[in-house]
Amino acid sequence: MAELEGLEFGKSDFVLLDEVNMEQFMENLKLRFEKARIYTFIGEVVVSVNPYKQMDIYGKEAIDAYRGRELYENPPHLYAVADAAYKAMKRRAKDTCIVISGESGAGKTEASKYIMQYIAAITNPSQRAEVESVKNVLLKSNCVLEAFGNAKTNRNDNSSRFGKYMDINFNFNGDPTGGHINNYLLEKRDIQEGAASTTSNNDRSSHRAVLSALQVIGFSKEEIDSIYRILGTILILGNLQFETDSESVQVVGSEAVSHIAGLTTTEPDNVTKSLLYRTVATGGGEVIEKGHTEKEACFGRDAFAKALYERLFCWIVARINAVIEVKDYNPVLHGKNTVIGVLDIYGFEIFDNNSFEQFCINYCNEKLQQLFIELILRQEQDEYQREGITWRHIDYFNNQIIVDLVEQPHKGIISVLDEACLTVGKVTDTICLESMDAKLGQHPHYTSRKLTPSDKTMEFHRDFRIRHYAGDVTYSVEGFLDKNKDPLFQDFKRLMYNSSNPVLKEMWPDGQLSITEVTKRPLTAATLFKNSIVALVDKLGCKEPYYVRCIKPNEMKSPVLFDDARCQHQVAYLGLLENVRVRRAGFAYRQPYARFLQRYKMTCEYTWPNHLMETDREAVEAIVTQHGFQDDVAYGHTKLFVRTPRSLFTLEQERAALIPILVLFLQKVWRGAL
Ligand code: AD9
Ligand code: MG
Repeated sequence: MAELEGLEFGKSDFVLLDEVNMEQFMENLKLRFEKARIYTFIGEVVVSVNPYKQMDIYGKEAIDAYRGRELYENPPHLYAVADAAYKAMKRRAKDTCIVISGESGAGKTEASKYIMQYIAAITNPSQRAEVESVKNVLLKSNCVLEAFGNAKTNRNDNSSRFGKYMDINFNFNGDPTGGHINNYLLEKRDIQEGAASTTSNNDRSSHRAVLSALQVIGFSKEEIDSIYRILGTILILGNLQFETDSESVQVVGSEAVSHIAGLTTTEPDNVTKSLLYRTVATGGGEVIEKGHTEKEACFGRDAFAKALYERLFCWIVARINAVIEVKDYNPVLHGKNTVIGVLDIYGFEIFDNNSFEQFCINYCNEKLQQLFIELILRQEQDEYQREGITWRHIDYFNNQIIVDLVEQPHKGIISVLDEACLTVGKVTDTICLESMDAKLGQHPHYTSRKLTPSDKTMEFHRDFRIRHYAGDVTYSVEGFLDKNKDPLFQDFKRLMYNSSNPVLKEMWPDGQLSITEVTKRPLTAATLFKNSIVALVDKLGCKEPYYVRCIKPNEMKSPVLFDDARCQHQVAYLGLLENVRVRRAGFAYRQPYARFLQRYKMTCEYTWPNHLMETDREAVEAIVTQHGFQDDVAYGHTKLFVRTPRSLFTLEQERAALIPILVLFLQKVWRGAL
């Protein structure tokens, strides 16, 4: 249990609420936010509310206070969870993971950085150079990944547009030896909603920081130069226009093309050709060049720019991974290699216009929610079994039905989408929606309604709605098929593969394939994403999980505003009340006998200053019986389980009252007065 703070700060653990209901939960959450207590426990889960201001709770002093301590010995903090995960990893050689969830702007990325800083601060006390260097690269990688993977949206000035899962490897000493980053679906929208494009002094210093981080990680001069060249190419592609004269399509002006050729070290003629033509294989196996229409040329140009960025991003991640990968590890020599994984992935998103990206992101959140419920319940169940205590079943909303709606083979939305993408002939988004309606119309979590555009010039389009565990989201189906196919003409790939810049060439190995070798049925974006999320969930599922649940207090980025309705909505969809119920329905507290004794032995005449019983368990029984809550506990093999928090309250209060008397007594002893 968290050290009792004064009640004016609210309850530091939601399991201590007098009753578990939304009203009490919200009252406590709000009170704590107003008193600058941004963290609250639910057992081992930390609930965090974004303070939107710098807090003086992350320095060295705080780190020292949490290092090696038990969860309940200090006020709730990210450090407490980080330390718990670290201890489990070090003491019990368990692979652990810290899953950070919450909606956009709720504080996930900041939390992940504080957790990594904490782990870096408490490890490698002997300052071994090779470990320091690994830590340095791990920390610096955040800066680089944010520079390339984050963007300003109207919900968050520094919004992660990719999911990140980072494994940190540890040796038997508990020091980091390396790591691995997995990135998930980088968003490639044409425009970020509400993005601003102002330059500030901050940008200048941030740019310097990124450059220095790249150098520290070990990117060579040529590699950094290539990164700038690719970024330059993308910017120029953004300005490149086409025109149609006498029925053929041309690039407007010649500067852009020569600029791109210069930056990518390719031939200007080949650049022009890739922009205006595509190579196709006819049914008879003949290879011909087909000219684009202006619309196709624009589409090709945009797809090329997006693919350049995506490949650059994935290449940067792979490059960092090559540096931090654990090398020469010998389990016989070095002991078990354990891992702490940190997951900072996009939260549930509802925008005014929700598209393919939101569909993927929200599906990912359904999967993680399912894992959360399963693991929290499973973990409890395992512990009771281990300790020989009977488990009572808890009812909770199982969102498997929504997961199935999206991912079920042959039936789910992804499968219908893929089918439409593979169908030869003209399948539009609307036709695809119709087959979704036909297949899924009866599903309780799926509805579809026609939109009548107020503007008659607008193309007629339709949408569908999913009843997610976190709320209803209406997705506009427009663009779904293109985004799912994610097509890029082979000509661009070949152009890049033929660049004389080796870094660029390395990013486009598939450019060496001729058009007849290109697989006709590549996996779609949704299926690739699904596969990566299934792999992620498998990876998390075999680790001991720790959770940070982030809440965004308001939409104004204000440090003083607690928007009751917005917060309540998040508490509901994060399943926090169920979480408290699960925790309380079983046993709110469990403590190893020795620890319990150490803390409360002063409250019982039979155990103070030392007990004379055979086992610690008997001594604990004496304390429990003396305080009269023997009906509220169960005795496990190694731990005492306490059902309601009230019993511990009594003990805590008595302990708090006894401490000053004890201190006085000891002072007198020292002075020789007794
Ligand atoms: V998104 O899903 O990537 O769009 P996140 O990652 O949940 O989102 P982020 O961590 O980027 O949100 O936090 C948003 C902003 O809130 C930060 O840029 C900070 O200005 C602010 N923030 C978040 N957490 C803290 C904190 N512990 N202390 C101070 C914070 N400010
Ligand atoms: Mg983020």
